[in-house]
Amino acid sequence: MIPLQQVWPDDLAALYRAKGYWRGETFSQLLRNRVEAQADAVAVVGMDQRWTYGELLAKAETAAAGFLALGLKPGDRVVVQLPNLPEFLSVIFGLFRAKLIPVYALPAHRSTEIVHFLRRAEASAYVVADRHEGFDYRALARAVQAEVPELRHVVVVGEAEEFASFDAFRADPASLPTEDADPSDVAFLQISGGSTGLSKLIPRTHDDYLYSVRESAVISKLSSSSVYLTALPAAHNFPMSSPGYLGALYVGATVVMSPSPSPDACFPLIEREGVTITGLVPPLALLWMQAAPRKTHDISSLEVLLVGGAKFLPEAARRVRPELGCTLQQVFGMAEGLVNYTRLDDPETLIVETQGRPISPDDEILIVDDAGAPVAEGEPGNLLTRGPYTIRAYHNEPAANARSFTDDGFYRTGDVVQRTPEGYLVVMGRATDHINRAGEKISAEEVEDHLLAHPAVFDAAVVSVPDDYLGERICAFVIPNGTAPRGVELKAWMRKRDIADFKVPDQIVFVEDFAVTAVGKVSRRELRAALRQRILEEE
Ligand code: J2J
Repeated sequence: MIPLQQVWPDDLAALYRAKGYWRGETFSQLLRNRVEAQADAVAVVGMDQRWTYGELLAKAETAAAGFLALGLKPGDRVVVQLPNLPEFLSVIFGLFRAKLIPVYALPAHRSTEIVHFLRRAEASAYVVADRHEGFDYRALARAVQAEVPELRHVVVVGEAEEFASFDAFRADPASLPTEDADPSDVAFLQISGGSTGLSKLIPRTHDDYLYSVRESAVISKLSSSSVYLTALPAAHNFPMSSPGYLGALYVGATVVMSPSPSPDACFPLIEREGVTITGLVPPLALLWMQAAPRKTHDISSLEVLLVGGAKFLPEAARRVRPELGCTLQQVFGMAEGLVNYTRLDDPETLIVETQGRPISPDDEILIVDDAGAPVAEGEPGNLLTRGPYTIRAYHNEPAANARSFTDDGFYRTGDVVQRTPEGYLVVMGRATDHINRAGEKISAEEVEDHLLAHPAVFDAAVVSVPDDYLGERICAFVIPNGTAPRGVELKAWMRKRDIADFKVPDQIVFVEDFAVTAVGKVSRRELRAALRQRILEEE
């Protein structure tokens, strides 16, 4: 197995420790500390479950012992694909306790993506729920297991059928090793948005991630009386850590898991549980504002709404306070590290018009032109960053690492930003060819590769198009090979390729050629830019 690591230069690691950013804490310790302080406080609430901190720890320990009893060994990687159930937390804290490494997949992922994650992570186990939103994950597990024989264990939360049943884990936690993980070790693998090709794996350490979680909790003013609603899929970095359910657990607050982010699912939970804070992507924030006037539930307990994952336009941002009655906190973050927040007591103009400023005084921000030279203060440029919780490398991706990081360790975010005189960042656009569809990042190249596999497709170029609701939608330009198939057929065919549904193009435009007349060879990027321009002009 290729070892997991995340290495900072010695001098910076020493600085981050000396400044108290890296405190030598682990995820297991986080939960133990909370239990020592407040075992009987409510930690997690589901549709019909309610667990105290003491119960969450007990369940995590049973889970840890159960995973090890299957034959898994510390350091083994486990792909976790669960909806927002309380068990999401007992599974991951169980894995942390057993020093197993979760790899976070989204419920929307299908066999193409899961097989990729399993192989890249060299995972030996896969945890799924039985069913969610009408989809049977056991069938997916069967398909995946047929393709990846190295996958030795499938564990199911719910009706397990022929697989190992999580609910029936009975091993004695007394058998668990007492030694905790090394805080500088990789704790889990997060999934990148994937600007080129397939998603990459992001190794995050206990030390670096817990720093961002702890500070985020401070910045969002979480306390033990806060109630955090997990509305977005729990595997996403945003609801996990900005400040997310981990930030909430860190300070002893209550976490409510909603199976769906829709107002219909969330508003009743907000009323029932007195939710004080949650996080949404912009299209959902719009949906919530639309639903608010005719709401049948009292959502007045909500104090803070975080919005991020994609640009929240000022016109929409301005409506949050009057229409939802809470403070907006914009968040511009990335699973690779850097997270920016507007502060709760910032002037309304900063809250509405910017995407915030970094968590840490030691987050280094460079804004450079395409040649790598710093732009004049206040001008837009490419955002590069490094710091105490930003990765230095993806897992086992030499080519991508060479592209994505500078020689002195700055991560090239791919985002184009501008800095205000107050030091706040405004996201202006991006330099990479991915589509940010309602906060899900989709690689144009990956979608093109799928389209090119169709016998009637001669060539395909995939671009993002502005969309009132989604922020951006996926538009595919396709040159047919002979008779063009119908758009709906091509979409249906894409769905059958077992990929996440959010990657299927929203719009397909058949063209005879790409009509790019520039002399010489045109790069894919230039081609996509020209086609995007064409569709913008037509609209
Ligand atoms: C514009 N673009 C944004 C914003 C992210 C908190 C919040 C979000 C993420 C996330 C996260 C944006 N305005 N407010 O991990 O902890 C785009 C940028 C960025 C990319 C990262 C968190 N907030 N983005 O979205 O890894 O392009 O993380 O580089 O999914 O989303 O995507 P992701």
